[in-house]
Amino acid sequence: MKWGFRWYGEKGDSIPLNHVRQIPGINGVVGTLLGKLPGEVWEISEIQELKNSVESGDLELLGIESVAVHDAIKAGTSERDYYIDNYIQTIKNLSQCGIRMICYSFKPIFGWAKTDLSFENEDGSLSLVYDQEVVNHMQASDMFKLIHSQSKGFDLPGWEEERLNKFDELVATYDGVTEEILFNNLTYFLKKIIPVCEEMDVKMAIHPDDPPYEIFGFPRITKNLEDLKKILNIIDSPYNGLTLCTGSLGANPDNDMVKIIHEVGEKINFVHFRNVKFLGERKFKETAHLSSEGSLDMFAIMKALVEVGFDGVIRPDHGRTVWGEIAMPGYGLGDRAMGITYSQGLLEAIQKMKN
Ligand SMILES: [Mn+2]
Repeated sequence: MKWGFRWYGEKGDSIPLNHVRQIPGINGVVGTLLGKLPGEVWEISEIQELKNSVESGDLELLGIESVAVHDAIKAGTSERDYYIDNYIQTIKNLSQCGIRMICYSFKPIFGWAKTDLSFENEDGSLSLVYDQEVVNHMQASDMFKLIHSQSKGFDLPGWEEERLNKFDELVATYDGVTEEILFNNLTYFLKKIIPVCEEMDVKMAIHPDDPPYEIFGFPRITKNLEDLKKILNIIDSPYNGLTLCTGSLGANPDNDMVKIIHEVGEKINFVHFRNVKFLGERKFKETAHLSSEGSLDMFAIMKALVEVGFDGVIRPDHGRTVWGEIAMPGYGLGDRAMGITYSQGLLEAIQKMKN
């Protein structure tokens, strides 16, 4: 496995690269071009600039998270072919720069949602929380206001103001789009891009829904094992793969993470490793990575990854905000650095016990 860390670039991240470099055992970062709107082509010069900046910090650019899919593609409007052509150009440009993995998602409007980005834990650390009760009393547009009011001034991925300022237009785009239609639109997209990915040696990794159930009535097609298998069946190729996000799928107690890993293991191209604690029906918080802190058995999850022979990029996902750090909610240095060290400990123990 290669150990990565999500990094938003010199301008977008509060964490300097040399601090990331000091995490023991780190191989590189998973990066992005912050400010790129869905549908825009990523130019080679821009990608190369990001790559150079990562490599100047003695780290590897392990993949991209994310290249966002334009709403015209997800909703299947008449403009989709134009945006798919742009996406294909971005894949080719990334490949030319030596990038071999793209994380993406196929969710209408909401890439992810939480109802509190700074919930204070008993020890004073801050966590992200989701509570369906709160969502039940909200309009979809209120979710934008909530996230923006709690973003601490950071640009949060998936919540770009330019896109969301046109919220009503965006909602109208998805009028009549059912789960079945959304899935058919994903099929259309994958059939166009996967042959290019095969040729260019760039692996796609679709990210599951967070939370993994329907909110505000928008269709969700990456919420459980059945959904994931259906997507993998569209095209059976190592390039049509998954991001196994344990905290996203794991937020539904019905999702058995170990079973999921065993069933789709060979198609896992990227792992987001994190823990969540169930607080009630459709209510959970993101916790420190340790099994004892949350509801997921992180040892069992790591063991399953070893059993299926996963050897791709793994990174600690959202952590708490600790030690008074000023950071993007979920993306502070302290708790993710502790999380990665813990995860590496699990891996070392599991590997050594096998021998
Ligand atoms: Mn994730």
